[in-house]
Amino acid sequence: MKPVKAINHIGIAVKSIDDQRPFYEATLGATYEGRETVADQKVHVGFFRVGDIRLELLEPSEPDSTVAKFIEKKGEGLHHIAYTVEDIEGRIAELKAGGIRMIDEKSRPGSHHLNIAFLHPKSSCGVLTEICEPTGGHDEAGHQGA
Ligand code: CMX
Repeated sequence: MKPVKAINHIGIAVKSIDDQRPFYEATLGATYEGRETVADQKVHVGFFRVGDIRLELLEPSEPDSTVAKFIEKKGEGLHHIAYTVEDIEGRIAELKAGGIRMIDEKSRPGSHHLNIAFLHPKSSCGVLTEICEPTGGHDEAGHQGA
C-alpha cells in the first residue's frame, strides 16, 4: 500500500467554536481560516492553520449529531486525525481487502473541498481515522493554494 501523503487535519470536538477560538488564536497563535457547516454530518467546522496542518474544531449543529454523542460520552477533545491520500476509492478498496472496517465504503464530500471516508476506530488503534482527497485546486496537504 502506498504511504499516506500528509496529515491533512486534526479534528477536535468542542461544544462551541466561538468559546474555544481565543485559545487557538490568541494563546497558540493559530490562524483562523473561517467556518463551514457540513449538514449531513450535523457539524459546524471552524478552521485554524498551524504551519502545514489544519485544526478543525467540530461543534454539533444538532443534538443527535455523532459529535454531540462523542462529547456527551467522552467530553470535549481530540476527535479524529485525517490523512491525505491519492485515489481515495482505490485506497478504500485496499483497506477493505486488508480487513479494515470502514464507516464509509465510498467517499463523500466533506468540508474544505475534500472527498472523505472514515475508518472505524476499532480498526485504527482506537483513533477515529479519516482519509481524504482534495477535489482540485489545492496543495498536497489539501490546503487551498495562494
Ligand atoms: N474516536 C475514538 N473512538 C470513538 C470515537 C472517536 N471519535 N467515536 C466513537 N468512538 C468509539 C466509542 O468510544 C465506542 O467504543 P466502546 O465500544 O469501546 O465504548 C465505539 O467507538 C462506538 O461508539 P458509539 O458511541 O457507540 O457511537 P457509534 O457507534 O454510534 O458511532 C462512529 C461511532 C465512530 C461509528 C461514529 O461517530 C461515526 O460514524 N463517525 C464518523 C463520522 C464523524 O465522526 N463525523 C463528524 C465529523 C465530520 C467532519 O469532520 O466533516
